[in-house]
Amino acid sequence: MTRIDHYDLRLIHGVCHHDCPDSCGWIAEVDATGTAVRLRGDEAHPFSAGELCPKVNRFLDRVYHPDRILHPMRRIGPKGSGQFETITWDEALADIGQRLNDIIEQHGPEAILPFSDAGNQSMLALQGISSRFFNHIGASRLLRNICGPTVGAGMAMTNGNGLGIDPVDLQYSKLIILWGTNTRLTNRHLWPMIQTARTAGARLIVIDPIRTITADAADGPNDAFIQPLPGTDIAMMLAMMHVIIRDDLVDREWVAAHTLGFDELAASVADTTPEWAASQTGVDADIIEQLARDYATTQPAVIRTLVGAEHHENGGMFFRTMACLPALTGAWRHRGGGIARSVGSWQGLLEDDAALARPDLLAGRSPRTLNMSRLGEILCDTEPPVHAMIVWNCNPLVSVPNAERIREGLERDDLFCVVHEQFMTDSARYADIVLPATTQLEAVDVTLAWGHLWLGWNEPAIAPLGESVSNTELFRRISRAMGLTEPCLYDDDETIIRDALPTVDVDQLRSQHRIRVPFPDDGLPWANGGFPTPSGRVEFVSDTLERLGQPRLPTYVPPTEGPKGPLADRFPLQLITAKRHLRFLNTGYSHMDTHGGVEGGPYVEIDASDALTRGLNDGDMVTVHNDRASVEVPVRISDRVRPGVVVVPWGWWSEHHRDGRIANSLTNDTLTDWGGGVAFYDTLVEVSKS
Ligand SMILES: Nc1nc2c(c(=O)[nH]1)N[C@H]1C(S)=C(S)[C@@H](COP(=O)(O)OP(=O)(O)OC[C@H]3O[C@@H](n4cnc5c(=O)[nH]c(N)nc54)[C@H](O)[C@@H]3O)O[C@H]1N2
Ligand SMILES: Nc1nc2c(c(=O)[nH]1)N[C@H]1C(S)=C(S)[C@@H](COP(=O)(O)OP(=O)(O)OC[C@H]3O[C@@H](n4cnc5c(=O)[nH]c(N)nc54)[C@H](O)[C@@H]3O)O[C@H]1N2
Ligand code: SF4
Ligand SMILES: [Mo]
Repeated sequence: MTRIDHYDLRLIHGVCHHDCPDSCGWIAEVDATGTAVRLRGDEAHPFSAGELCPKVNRFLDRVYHPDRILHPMRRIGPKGSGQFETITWDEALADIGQRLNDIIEQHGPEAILPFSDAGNQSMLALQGISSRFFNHIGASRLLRNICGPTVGAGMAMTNGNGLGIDPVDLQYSKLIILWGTNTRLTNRHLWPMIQTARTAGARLIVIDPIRTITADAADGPNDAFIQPLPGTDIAMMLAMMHVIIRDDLVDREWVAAHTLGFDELAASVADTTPEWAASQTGVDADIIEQLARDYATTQPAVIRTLVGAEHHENGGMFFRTMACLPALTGAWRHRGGGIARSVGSWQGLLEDDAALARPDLLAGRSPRTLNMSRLGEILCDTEPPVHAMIVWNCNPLVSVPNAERIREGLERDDLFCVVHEQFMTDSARYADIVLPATTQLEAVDVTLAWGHLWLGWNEPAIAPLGESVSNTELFRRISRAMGLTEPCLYDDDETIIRDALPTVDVDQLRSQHRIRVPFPDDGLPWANGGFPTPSGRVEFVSDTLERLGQPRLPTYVPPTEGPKGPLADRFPLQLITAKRHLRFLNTGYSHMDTHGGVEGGPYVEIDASDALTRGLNDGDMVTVHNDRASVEVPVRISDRVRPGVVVVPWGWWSEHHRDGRIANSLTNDTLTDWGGGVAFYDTLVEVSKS
């Protein structure tokens, strides 16, 4: 055994890079050989307070995993086969430079598609050199709206933007509604603040179509778990407004001072009674009635929401309607009241996007924009076709809906695909060239958070393993290989950071490991109005929406691929492919024994009554199927889902499914009403014995 003398260890402060609201602070302990021997939570971090979650508390196993991709590779078997040979960086770059230049010459730059998401959500990793690179060459633009922007776009139709309160202020709330968010799984470091409020007497209400581990915690005498059918919450919100207005629980003074269209709203919700909402949501009318009264008569009352509920055809309207509630009751007046959602937009105020992405490099061109959620269509049907795709920071085959269509596109012989990855993911198997990516321990970055107000500095703890490179270095190398001469494509990391954060003292950020982003001292962003809508008020009626072809008032439109839609006869079950595993972060850990191995594999969860009518017993192999695909999994009979609803956990890869198809093989890629999101939770299926 090697003796580790802890006095020889260097302690390096960093930040978790995952697409997770918590952005925890960590400390890496590095020995004299430059090896990280321990990674632990930073106790001084104001939000995460020293704890790392079960996804990341074994992160060094991931960094030093024997399956890490450490060298460039070239495909030698059919696409998807996973057969590759190791090549040098020079060989890889010569090939990439030649192919990309040829494609630009033959088909024009829009034949090149950048494809990335927030696999590492730090600033440089997200768009350090990449944005300016793709602007400079004039490639197609990617609309990255699969996670979150619909929430903001929905709220913006009511409030003018998506800014809410500091989630930490939930500790001051007296009524906390966790609406479509699974806090204990997806945002665990917020839970202590909720518990502080509960200890001081706050009540907890969880609204979710699935009985999650968060719903389990709504167990106090005054708490509640409300379980609507998926995609129907807007009806419940309209009924709440009906009750609040009917019983005159409105904060009339605040409404008169800061809102637009109250009378029209009141008239439009006159018929949206709790009984009507019960018929849409499957929640008893008296429960909705009680919810409305409790919400309007308790202050401070906060609605905490994140991302899950946006993945419906009516996703924008969900958040537009939700934003009307605190305006009616004056909840924004009170610290700990209002809506708490992603605070990424507060952090974003520090970032100079133009300095980072350099849109001036487009030089008057306006390349087409393609929505990432329609990748199958982009690769199979879009004209003029995409001939090259550069993928980094994501695993699209597993994470984008309608996956079999994507697989078909990735199999195209005339598509040149480069994937920059840490592991041989399902997506990487389809690449022509795979390039090795560093982890957060190996590259400098600044990590903006969306779950709290601390902007963190990530100091690299160890040198890049093997021949891996960071996302910025990747695009410097590709630029050089293509012979590009634009100087800013070669800026070093520190220059980019300083240019992109003009108001931040970068040296202080680095030496103190983090800084707090500006936020109103009193914790009250909207107490006195000042909404950036066209009218300057909370818009119960919205002309902007009407111009977009949407209803001007909050309105419930049931999803087309829902229980009242045309497919429901053939596919009567609503499928939610949710995040279910404590040890997974999206698609990133299912392949590791210490994570996927412990979670045990994919399954379908179904209510006992639905199992009975289909003759299914617990553990039977079944096919979950619809017109898009069928997926074979074992069945779990569960009291966590309602009759008519089934769950297949998301994040597992092809290799974990007997038939090689995955949760997203089944899912709907219809876009949301507005905001550019995608309705993968509006998916209908049938379940049959295999
Ligand atoms: N352990 C773990 N943590 C994670 C992640 C992970 O994979 N694993 N992923 C991270 C990422 S990328 C994100 S975006 C966040 C997401 O964080 P959340 O938004 O909290 O999580 P989701 O699971 O996307 O959705 C939350 C809940 O919305 C519910 N939901 C779905 N449809 C409806 C509906 O119509 N109405 C209502 N009321 N609820 C609905 C789902 O059942 C689910 O329980 O989590 C992050 N944290
Ligand atoms: N059915 C269904 N589909 C979903 C969801 C769902 O709940 N259900 N959730 C949606 C949501 S909320 C999201 S955010 C998306 C997430 O979709 P993705 O972003 O595709 O998912 P991740 O697993 O986070 O992908 C991260 C990948 O990036 C790699 N990576 C990490 N760091 C770096 C780096 O520094 N450089 C490079 N080059 N690579 C890196 C990791 O190894 C990993 O393979 O999926 C969406 N899709
Ligand atoms: S994944 Fe989220 S909870 Fe886990 S360490 Fe990273 S930021 Fe913290
Ligand atoms: Mo996400």
